[in-house]
Amino acid sequence: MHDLLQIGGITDGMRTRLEEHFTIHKLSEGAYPGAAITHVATNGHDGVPADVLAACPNLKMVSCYGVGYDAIDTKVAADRGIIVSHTPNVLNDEVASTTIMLMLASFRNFMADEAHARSGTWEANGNAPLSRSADNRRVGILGLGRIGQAIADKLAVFNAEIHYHTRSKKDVPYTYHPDLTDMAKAVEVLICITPGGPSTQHIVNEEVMNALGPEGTLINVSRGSVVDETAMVKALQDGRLGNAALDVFEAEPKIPDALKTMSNVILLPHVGSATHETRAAMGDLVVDNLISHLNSGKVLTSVPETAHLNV
Ligand code: NAP
Ligand code: 8YV
Repeated sequence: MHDLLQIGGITDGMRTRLEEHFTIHKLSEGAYPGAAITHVATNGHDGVPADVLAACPNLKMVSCYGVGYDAIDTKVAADRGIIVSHTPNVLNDEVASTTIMLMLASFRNFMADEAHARSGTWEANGNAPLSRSADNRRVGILGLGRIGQAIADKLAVFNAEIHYHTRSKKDVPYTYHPDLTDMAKAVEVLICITPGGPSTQHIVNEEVMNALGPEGTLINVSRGSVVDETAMVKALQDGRLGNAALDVFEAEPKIPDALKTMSNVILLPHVGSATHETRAAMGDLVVDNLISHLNSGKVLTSVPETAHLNV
């Protein structure tokens, strides 16, 4: 048996499989045998705190439940020869569906319409106001990777005109914008689906939101850090930005109070991948990576920063 440190929650299915190979120690229970820990199971939110990394000198591998791993210091991991795995691809369609639902709900005013029906306002005061069509929109995707492409694929049904901004141009039939502000000017909807971390910190700033404009809709399913939340609240309050539909926030699970009272905003509690089916697939991949490492010293889906160790 090997010693695994569990950070955050795991499903019963994951636990059953892991217990065949590991003695599981939970960080939430306090003391753990740092020197014995060879493997960590964590998630994209909790990552691996620096003090935990320091307390586990014999750590060999970290398995992250989530494709985003900005909460894990991969530089320290790589320097120490620790392989980090994550869960790419198995959640692409789910997160893309969440994104499409946010766009549809925002354009079609579904939250207000549902309240109108449920509250009896329809019966008392008559029809709900008209909404905006979600069809035939110019949509800018910030981050055209695995999930960004899945979003573009699903948007085809809505006859969207796709624009994108990434650091490098892709071989795709969409309009590339080397400058994010230029893309924001050109589109009606801006969808954020880049990784978090320093390279994207507040990349959606006041200038970008002003360019998107009073009729523009900002959708964030990436990381809260990608959008300057204070500037976004102000832009929405001033009417310089039209609408926002958000699954992620800068200080989760805290959401700025100002956003909670705005009728032009939709708020979700980071549920982009949160279905039984997709979370089961993510959990399987977390465990598969750990077992693969035990059997071969290699994982199935290393993050790029530790891929050179995965040989
Ligand atoms: P991916 O395949 O690695 O794609 C990332 C894309 O972002 C690439 O097109 C990349 O292109 C672009 N990019 C990276 N850094 C950039 C920068 N500084 N400026 C502009 N573009 C940049 O990742 P993925 O699997 O699609 O996942 C994307 C992210 O979605 C995850 O990291 C995670 O944070 C988030 N996510 C959220 C949820 C949720 O529940 N809300 C669920 C899953 C994932 P270039 O390298 O050419 O720039
Ligand atoms: C998860 C995510 O909710 O995969 C990601 O990057 O943000 C989500 O799928 C998260 O990682 C769970 O901790």
